[in-house]
Amino acid sequence: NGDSVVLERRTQKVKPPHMHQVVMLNDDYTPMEFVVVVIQEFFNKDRETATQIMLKIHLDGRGVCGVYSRDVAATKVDQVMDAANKAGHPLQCISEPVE
Ligand code: NFA
Repeated sequence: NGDSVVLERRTQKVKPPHMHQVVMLNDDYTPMEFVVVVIQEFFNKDRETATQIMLKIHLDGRGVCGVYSRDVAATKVDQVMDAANKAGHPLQCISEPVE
């Protein structure tokens, strides 16, 4: 027919989440084995990968254990700090925006 039809296209803009990396810091006292187990348990890494990350932290002073949305990253930090405190180790873990 002669009626004009306007099709409006509304494009949905979904912002990508700001990702945060969970960074573990080296110290002189936390046992290597404890760090490996924590990385395996909370960051879902196999033993090989967890060991590589632990050694990187030991040698460089810090290392990224995983990258997540801000909320999930904060939860990971809490879980690690909780496990370290309960075990009496000074292990420190922080989260920071990527880039
Ligand atoms: N530097 C610790 C040690 O020699 C091991 C460690 C690795 C601690 C990574 C914290 C993080 N026992």
